[in-house]
Amino acid sequence: MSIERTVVLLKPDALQRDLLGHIITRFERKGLKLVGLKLAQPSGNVWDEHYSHHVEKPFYPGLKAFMMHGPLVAIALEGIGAINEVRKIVGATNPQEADAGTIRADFAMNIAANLIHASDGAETAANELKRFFQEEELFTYQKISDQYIVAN
Ligand code: 3AN
Repeated sequence: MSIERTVVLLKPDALQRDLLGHIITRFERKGLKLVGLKLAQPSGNVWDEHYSHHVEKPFYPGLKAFMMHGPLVAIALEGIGAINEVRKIVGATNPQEADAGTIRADFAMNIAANLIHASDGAETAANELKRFFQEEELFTYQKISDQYIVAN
């Protein structure tokens, strides 16, 4: 398993409900490294691209309006197998089906306001890093906990 970078979006409902700290803590506790973090309010064309696989779905107009309701927090996380590790911590898309202990199960009640987005694969993560961050907004630095890892 290699070191990966992945994107997490704390959707406008996470900010509105004052859950940012609770959510970020879970990634910090796990040992994921924050390499990017900012408030943003992307425009409609960004969402048409980001959710291109959903644009024809009946829920898309609501999803787009929801994502544009107010600022969100864009986060880039780094770690060994980070893409999958983050998806596990986030939980299933529908909070009613998410495993207890995941962010969506613990803090959300319905699929439309499910608090958080996380990249679902290597290609998506690469695209989303470009979509939501400028190069100079992403940081590379050493953490003491990284220094004793031996590749095997
Ligand atoms: P995930 O965010 O877990 O990768 P996707 O890509 O299937 O899930 O869905 C993207 C977003 O679309 C979800 N986070 C959710 O907010 C929204 N969504 C999916 N299905 C529905 C639905 N039936 N009604 C309302 N919103 C939905």
